[in-house]
Amino acid sequence: MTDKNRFDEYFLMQEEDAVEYVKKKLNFFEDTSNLQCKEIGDGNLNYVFKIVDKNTGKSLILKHSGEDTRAKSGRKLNIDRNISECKILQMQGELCSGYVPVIYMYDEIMNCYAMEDLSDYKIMRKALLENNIYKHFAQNITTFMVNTLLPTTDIVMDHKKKKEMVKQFTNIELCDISEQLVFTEPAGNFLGENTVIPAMSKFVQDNIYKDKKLRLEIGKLKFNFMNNTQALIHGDLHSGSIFIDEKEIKVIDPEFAFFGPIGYDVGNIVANLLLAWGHGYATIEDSKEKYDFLSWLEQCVTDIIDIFKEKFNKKYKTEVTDLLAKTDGFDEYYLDSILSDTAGTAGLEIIRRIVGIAKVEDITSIQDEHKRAEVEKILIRVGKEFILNRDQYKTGMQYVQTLKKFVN
Ligand code: SR1
Ligand code: MG
Repeated sequence: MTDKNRFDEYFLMQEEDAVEYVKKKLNFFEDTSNLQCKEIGDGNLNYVFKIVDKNTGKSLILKHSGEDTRAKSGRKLNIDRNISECKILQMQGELCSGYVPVIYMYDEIMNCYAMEDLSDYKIMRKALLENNIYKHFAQNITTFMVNTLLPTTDIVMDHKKKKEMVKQFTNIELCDISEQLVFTEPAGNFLGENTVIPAMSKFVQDNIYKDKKLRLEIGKLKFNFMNNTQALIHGDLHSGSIFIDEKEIKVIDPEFAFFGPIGYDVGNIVANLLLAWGHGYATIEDSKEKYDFLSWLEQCVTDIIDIFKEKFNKKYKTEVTDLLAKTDGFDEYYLDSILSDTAGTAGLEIIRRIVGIAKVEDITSIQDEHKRAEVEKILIRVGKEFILNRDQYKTGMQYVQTLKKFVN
């Protein structure tokens, strides 16, 4: 193939190709004589190239999808998922300006898109592992969720347009991953691929895999996830999908997005803060630092639920268009179902990140196995309570009360 049409047909790009691509396809860099590229992706699915002009420091990110997962799981994925992700980021940028990266261009052939480089921010999971406190987080994440989720429901959006969007953003493969990794496998370890540390083996058998009541409730949550096309959700809103600094957040990676239950996003946020709590609980030695970090996380979980409700109710009043959804009491009925899904999802996400195949560093980086087992037991008990009693979780404080119930 000649150089001229190198990018006219999809291939999996390497660092040198990404530089070449940017030179040929983008007018972003004034001077392309000293571009440097590094592949910095640390997720499970995509390739993320950071390209810097070494003369000026100007930079961008080029995100590119391959046909296989990076972990060579054998799972084939549609390479055009990147383009859906990019369109969703653009839409979220319109609904909640400044809360997602700026998109410079996308390419439906090479299945890549170029966006703002967020290297001045930190990935929130990493920042939480350093015990950093972000007092603005509850306000910012609730703004993002309410502003991007409520407008894509059909109590706000035109019903027909929403159904078209459901078609457009049906995400068969990535939803299949979530259905297996978040719901089915954590409930029963049917494929035998889940792993836990030896000290947790019996506990997990007895408290998760043998618990048929829990399995029933996880089953109900799974089919709600699959059939409740409530809003265009992010679908993987954990602390690794958020860039953060002292003032702002930027939400990234909506590749798991689809029309699903709003509480799935809210619950993911809550769960990942509690996983960070687990890391702090097990690893921070200085008592003041430990108290400050854990208290902030507890307050943050409380605030996220309460502020989400407040902002949701406010926006509901001004934006809902459906005539029946304006009936007195419908708002409460609607929010109640979101809160139940939130608690259920928080429980699921906590449990699957401990027993499932997609674990999180918050837990795996705890070196002391005794402490790790202690914290895993606390979190699994908390997660089960959230799932089994999800209809009762109406305020933020209740989440922290449950956590405290299981800490000695
Ligand atoms: C094969 S993908 C594994 C996990 O990584 C993503 O971030 C999702 O959370 C998924 O479950
Ligand atoms: Mg991701």
